[in-house]
Amino acid sequence: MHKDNQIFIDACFMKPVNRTPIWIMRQAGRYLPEYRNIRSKNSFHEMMHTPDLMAEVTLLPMNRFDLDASIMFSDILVVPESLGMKFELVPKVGPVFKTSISSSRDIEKLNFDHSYFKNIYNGIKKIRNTLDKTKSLIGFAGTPWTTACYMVEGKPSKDYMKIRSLMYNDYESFDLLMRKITDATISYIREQINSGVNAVQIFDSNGVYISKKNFIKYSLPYIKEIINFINSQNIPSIYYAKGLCDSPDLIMQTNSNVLGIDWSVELSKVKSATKGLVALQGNLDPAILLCPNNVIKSETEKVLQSFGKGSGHIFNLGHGITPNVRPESVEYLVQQVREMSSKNYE
Ligand code: 1CP
Repeated sequence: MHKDNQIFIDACFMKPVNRTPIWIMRQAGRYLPEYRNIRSKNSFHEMMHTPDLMAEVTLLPMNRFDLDASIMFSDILVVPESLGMKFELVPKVGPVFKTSISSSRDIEKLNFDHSYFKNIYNGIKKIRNTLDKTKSLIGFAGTPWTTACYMVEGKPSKDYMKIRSLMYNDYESFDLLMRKITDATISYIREQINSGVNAVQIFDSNGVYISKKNFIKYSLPYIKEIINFINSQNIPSIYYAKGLCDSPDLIMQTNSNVLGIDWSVELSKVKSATKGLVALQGNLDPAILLCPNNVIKSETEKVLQSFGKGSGHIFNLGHGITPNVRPESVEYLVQQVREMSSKNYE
């Protein structure tokens, strides 16, 4: 292997590697005391849109742990902001939009402003200039479905009923909303790639709120358009499929190089159902990081054994790391994956 190779990218393309690469969803977040310190002095939006701060926060976990990939510090909800819908982070609630979508007129009014992203692109350039060549930089966006859930509801919800009723009741407006999000997302990703990201992950964190049948008609076509665009740029595409991982045949239709697997399923089952045609990322239950080291070790070994031998596995949690995890537990996890995974490649 050439010394500047990125092991993460090789694993995404199922090329030979000598251990399982690892990164952690939400690794640049609130469980880190350094993050909380920066956040106490700056708003979330300042952190996302000041290139120096964005780069600093992105690199916090890379300075602490021996991770193979870095995910840019930002949020999936920047795409609604670029379409004119602004949000605020409300303590104990999460992101809340100033106004939500409640009529077809609200959807018609959405107007994409590409210049909204300019500081994010400058931040990406800074990160890529600083990050070690062997480490990958992951760009990201939400799927149109997951993003639209927040835009129609206006805030986090336990069931996202409003978007489902829009979908059944007024397909034309629903499709226009999804079209606008898809087009904005593709423009955004194109420029993330031009600015230096090495792979792009599409988060379908609200995939759990759509039925499998409706997924095919109302969500998959837009996801496929985005994934096909990423694939055309010759960098890995990753589709994180929360709530849909028990239907590998369905999520494979996204055409992504990598499927991000949630913690509800066995990797071995997904691997045999996908017949080794795609790489798999995941899927340690995030709750395990709240356990003592002996439990972290045994459960990590189970995930590695479940994938088994051969290339095409990227270790990650099955969903984002939670704010109450001790950074020492992350350090232990990273070390264990490095040590234990090499025997899968002998
Ligand atoms: O300081 C704070 O209070 C901000 C908390 C926070 C952080 C650290 C939010 C608000 N977003 C982020 C960063 C973030 N969001 C990243 C950074 C890079 C990294 O992974 O380290 C990423 C990739 C996201 C993506 C994101 N935002 C998703 C998909 C991933 C997932 O966890 O499922 C989702 C659903 C969001 C929306 C969002 N933004 C913030 C919060 C708290 C939420 C979740 C809202 C909800 O409960 O549904």
